Amino acid sequence: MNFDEELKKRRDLADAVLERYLPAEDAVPGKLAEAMNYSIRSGGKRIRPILMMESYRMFGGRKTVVEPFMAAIEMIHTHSLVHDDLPAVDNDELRRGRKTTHAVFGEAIGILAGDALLNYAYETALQAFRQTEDAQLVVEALEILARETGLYGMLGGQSVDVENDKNGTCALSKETLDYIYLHKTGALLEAPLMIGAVLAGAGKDETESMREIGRRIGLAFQIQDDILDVTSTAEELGKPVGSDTKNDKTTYVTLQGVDGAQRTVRKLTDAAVKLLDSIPGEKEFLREFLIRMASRSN
Ligand code: GRG
Repeated sequence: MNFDEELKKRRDLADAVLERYLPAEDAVPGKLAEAMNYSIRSGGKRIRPILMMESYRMFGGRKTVVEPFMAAIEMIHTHSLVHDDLPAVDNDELRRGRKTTHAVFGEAIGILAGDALLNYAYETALQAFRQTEDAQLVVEALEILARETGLYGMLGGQSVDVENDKNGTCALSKETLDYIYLHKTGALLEAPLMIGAVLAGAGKDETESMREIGRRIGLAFQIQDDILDVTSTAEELGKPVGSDTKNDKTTYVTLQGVDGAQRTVRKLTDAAVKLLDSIPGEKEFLREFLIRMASRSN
């Protein structure tokens, strides 16, 4: 397998699927649609739709029902980035190598574009009902999408992060840090692996294994984010670096040092891959993708 070629094929597919579900800009409210599309089209790695498609295929899925969900998860992810960059949150002007949404469209449209992407994600995912005779699988996938991205998932994790930020000087415990990472980042990597499995008709145990893989890889992914914040450059990352140090944040690098944090990333990735290896199905690309996700340089 030529991994880079295979990755490009999958990224192109994710982009093509997204394009099909983006809102039209030529009707009122065109400005809002433009801001939503600007945020989505700014060239993210498309990790979440790729994970979903790979999990779907691994469990034998061959239909289009997964596509509305692939678009929906990238919309939710993009909503989180748009809101994360706002002046009231991280106040960043650079994302994915381009000006952030609020920097281009103003703060009010930036807030609305984030809200609208979140809402549009569900409008999009609901279209899956038209592409299947097995409505129950779509209901289960919607439940996962809503739960993993909401109060008990991504948003809950982000809220604990924000709350602790405001506390300022006091270092976080590893337990609190893990809660934050497993929810604000990990939940959005668990969700696509689980949704792909569910839509392909995988059993409960297999879906739970996919959750566990997402959990391990999600934690590794966020720890790598901590590492890159101190070892990378804004050019390479496409977003500012050094912000954790500037904001005096507790991270895996402050708890374990760069070497220790790298060792933890490797340990978590190995555990995720080991679990993947124990599940039957075609997964050559997914296996390599998980390994490279955790050791990513941007
Ligand atoms: C309004 C306070 C407030 C926050 C809303 C929910 C939310 C914003 C943020 C969730 C937390 C968050 C943004 C976590 C970041 C996770 C992370 C490492 C994202 C980067 O993902 P990549 O590398 O990005 O896949 P690309 O750009 O490639 O898609």
